[in-house]
Amino acid sequence: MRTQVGIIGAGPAGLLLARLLSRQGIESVVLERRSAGYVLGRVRAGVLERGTVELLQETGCAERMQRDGLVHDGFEINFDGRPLRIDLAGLTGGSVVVYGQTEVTRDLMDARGAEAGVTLYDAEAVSIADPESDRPRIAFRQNDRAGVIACDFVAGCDGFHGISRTCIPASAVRTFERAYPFGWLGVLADVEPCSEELIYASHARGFALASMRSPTRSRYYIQCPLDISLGDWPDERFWAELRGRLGPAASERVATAPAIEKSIAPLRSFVAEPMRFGRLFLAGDAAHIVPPTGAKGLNLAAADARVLARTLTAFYKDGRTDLIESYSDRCLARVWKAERFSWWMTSLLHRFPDADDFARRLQLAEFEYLGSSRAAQTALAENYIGLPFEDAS
Ligand code: RFL
Ligand code: PHB
Repeated sequence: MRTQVGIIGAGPAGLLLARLLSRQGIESVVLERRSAGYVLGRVRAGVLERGTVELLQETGCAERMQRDGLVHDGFEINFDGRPLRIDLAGLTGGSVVVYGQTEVTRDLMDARGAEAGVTLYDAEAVSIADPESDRPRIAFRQNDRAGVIACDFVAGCDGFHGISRTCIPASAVRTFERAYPFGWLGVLADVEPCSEELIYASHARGFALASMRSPTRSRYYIQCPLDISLGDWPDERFWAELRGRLGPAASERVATAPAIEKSIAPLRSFVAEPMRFGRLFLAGDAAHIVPPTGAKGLNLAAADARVLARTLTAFYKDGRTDLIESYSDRCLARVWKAERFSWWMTSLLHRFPDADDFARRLQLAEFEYLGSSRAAQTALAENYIGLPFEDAS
C-alpha cells in the first residue's frame, strides 16, 4: 500500500492530523492497533482550549461540539475548604469548552468515514524502516496478516506506549521524565454535576476534582496511591472520600449513582527531544506527557497536529523544507510551557507522601498569594485557557 503520509495511531493527534491533511488534498493512511469501539470506550480528557476549539472548527466537524460543548468562563480552586474562583473570562477575555475526548474522537472518526482516507483498525504498526530516507515504510500486522505502507512521511501519533518513539535510535533522542508518587482514581456517573464550574480541591487527605461531561453526566477524580486496585474502591467508598475532600458547599451537592466507568491513571511528566528523526515526526503523547491537573494533554496533541499539518502542507504545496527542519523546535517551545504549568498545578494541589508541614505551608502560601494577586491569577488563567500559537511565516 502506498500513501503520502502514514499515520500511526487513531487517537486525537492522528485523527486530527488525517483530517487537516485531507482538507488540503493530502492523502494519508491511519493505522490503529485497537478497534474503533475500544478507542471510543476510553474515558479521558474533558477540557478544550480555545485554540483546540478553533482547530476543530477548521476541520469542519465541530457541529456537535458547538451544540453540546459547555463553555466555562471560570473554575474554582478549593484549598482545605476555602474557595477561590479563577475568573478566566474576566482575567483573560477567554474561556474553555468542556467536551469529552470521546466525543472529539467520535466526530473525527465520523468525518474520516465520510471521506476517501483509509483507516485500518486492529492494525498494529510493528516497525518503521528507513525513516531517514525519503521513502520510509511502516510494517504492520492486522489479524495475523502482515502489511507494509510505503509513504513520504510517517507521523508517530501512537501515544506514550507506541512504537514510533522507540524506532528512533537512542543516541538521537533525549528524554526528560518525572513520575509522581500517586495517581488519579476517576469515576464517571450519570448524575447532575455538583457545581456548574470545575472544582480543583486540595485537601490534607489529597487532591480531588469535580468535572463533568454534560448537565447530566459527572466526572470525578480523587488522588490515590499507585498500588491500589479498583476492587478496594467500591462506589460508596469513592463517594465518601470525594465528599470529604471537595469542600463543604460542593460536597453537599454531590449526587451519587453507580459508576459507569472507574479507572486509575498514573501521573507523569515526560518529554522526548527532538520530536523528529528524518521523515518520522512524533506528535501528541508519543512525544510528551503531562499530568492531567492542567488539562493540557489533549490540547498539546491537537497543537502538534496543527503544526505538523501546516508543515506538510507547506512541503507539498510550496516545496518548503524549512518548516520540516523547525517542526520539533516550534512544538517544543510550547510543550515545555505546558509541562511547567501542569507540573506547577500538580505540585500546588496534591498531597505528596513525603511532604512535611513546611511543604504544606508553602502550598498554603502559594494559594493565599493567588487569592491576593490579580497578576498571579492572570498567569494561571492565561496558561489554563491555552497559550497562543506562534505560527511560522
Ligand atoms: P492517544 O490518545 O494515546 O492515542 C494513541 C493511539 O495510538 C494507538 N497505538 C497504535 N496504533 C497502531 N500501532 C501501534 N503500534 C500503536 N500503539 C499505540 C493507541 O491504541 C491509541 O489509539 O494519544 P494522542 O492522540 O497523542 O492524544 C493524547 C491524549 O489522549 C491525552 O494527552 C489526553 O487524554 C490527556 N488527558 C487530558 N488532556 C487534556 O487536554 N485535558 C484533560 O482534561 C485531560 N484529562 C487526560 C485527562 C488523560 C488522562 N489519563 C487517562 C492519563 C484525564 C486523564 C485521567
Ligand atoms: C476531565 O473532565 O476529565 C478533566 C477535567 C480537567 C482536568 C483533567 C480532567 O484538569
